[in-house]
Amino acid sequence: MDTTKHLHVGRPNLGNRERFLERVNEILDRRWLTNHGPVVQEFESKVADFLGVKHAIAMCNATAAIEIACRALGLKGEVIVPSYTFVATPHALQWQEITPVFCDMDPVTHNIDPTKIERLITPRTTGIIGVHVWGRGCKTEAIEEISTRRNLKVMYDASHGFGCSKGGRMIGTFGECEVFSFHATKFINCLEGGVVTLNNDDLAYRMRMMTNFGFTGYDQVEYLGINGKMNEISAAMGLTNLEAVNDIIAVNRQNYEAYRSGLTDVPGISVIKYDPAERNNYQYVVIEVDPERCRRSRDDIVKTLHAENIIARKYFWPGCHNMEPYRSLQPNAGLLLSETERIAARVIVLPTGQAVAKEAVSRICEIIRKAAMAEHRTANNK
Ligand code: T4K
Repeated sequence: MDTTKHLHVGRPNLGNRERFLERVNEILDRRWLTNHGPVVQEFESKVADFLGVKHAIAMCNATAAIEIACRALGLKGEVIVPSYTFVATPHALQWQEITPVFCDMDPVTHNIDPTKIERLITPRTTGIIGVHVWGRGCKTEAIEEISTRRNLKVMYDASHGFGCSKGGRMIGTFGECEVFSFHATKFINCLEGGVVTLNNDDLAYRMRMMTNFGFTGYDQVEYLGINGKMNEISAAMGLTNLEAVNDIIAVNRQNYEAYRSGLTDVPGISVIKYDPAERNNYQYVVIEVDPERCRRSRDDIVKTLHAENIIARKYFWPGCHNMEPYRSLQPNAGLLLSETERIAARVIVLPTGQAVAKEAVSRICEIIRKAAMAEHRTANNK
């Protein structure tokens, strides 16, 4: 696929190119490329300041960061997670032989439904991982009320939530810790990267050691560790993009509003909403196709978009419980995941970000409008 001809979901947002290259030159001149160098340290302190947390620990990606955070928290046995998430969330658990127990979603917020958590708790349950899907905060109060009462650890996969708030409080400040992704496709990117944020000094110390093989000094290892470190070039990218945070939000918001007005009166198509009372990064433009009201199916609309070189995505279809190894290990999980299955079959994520101009948004809306309003052609009525 010649990617330059396509409008993709996930095209990276980029800060000032000259500033990035300048930073790269400084890194090369310094000959300090990784292992908690000065640029990583600066990136960590800028992220911590931005969110108002004590510790921000930079790592190589969010998947490794979730694994390290789970280890540091002592999670084992079973951990409750939503099925409606990127497969990295349950994989980070399963990779450590912790069973992800899938919880259904709230169809309005697309996040884990706290009213369905308690029935999944068993004597083996040690924790809950909420995911702030699309950057819309989980019902943190309800989750934390359950976890306190049932003595469970709570952490959040905040991969989508950088720059967003819940109840006026920044995402990144909830639970025992939160994990952000700074992958190329994310609101702010480090090429590849992840950051764990938290306020607990002991836990932060443990995570730092675990990220660097468990070293506590030259020749001294105190923990089982792994190589989860972020490198200097990734941090340079992160710092540069962080400087553009307001510009990126402005572009994302403009595109989001343009999609909303471009799709307002298309029957059976709705654009998910962001609460204007919160801080939002508007990184995801997500539509739902209602099969009762729309003349064409979600999959038909996606096919039409792809045929026009618009690479829209069906995140997070078909739900993690329908992917391996979970489909084989937990063949009945779907019985308790009716909302997840219903919503995952309706969602389309549309291209946005700096690489998508306003005119492109109008064109995409027109294609969706025409596709959604056209009669479905069958073999008999061609
Ligand atoms: N938790 C959640 C809730 C997540 O959403 C993610 C990541 C994670 C955990 C794990 O975080 P990391 O360990 O990755 O830090 C993509 C991303 O690779 C993945 O990071 C992201 N979620 C997920 C939602 O999207 P795929 O499998 O869809 O990747 P792919 O290769 O199809 O690329 C996505 C789109 O982005 C394509 O349309 C092409 C475009 N793209 C991608 C790259 C890398 C570009 O235009 N330029 C690029 O450089 O997972």
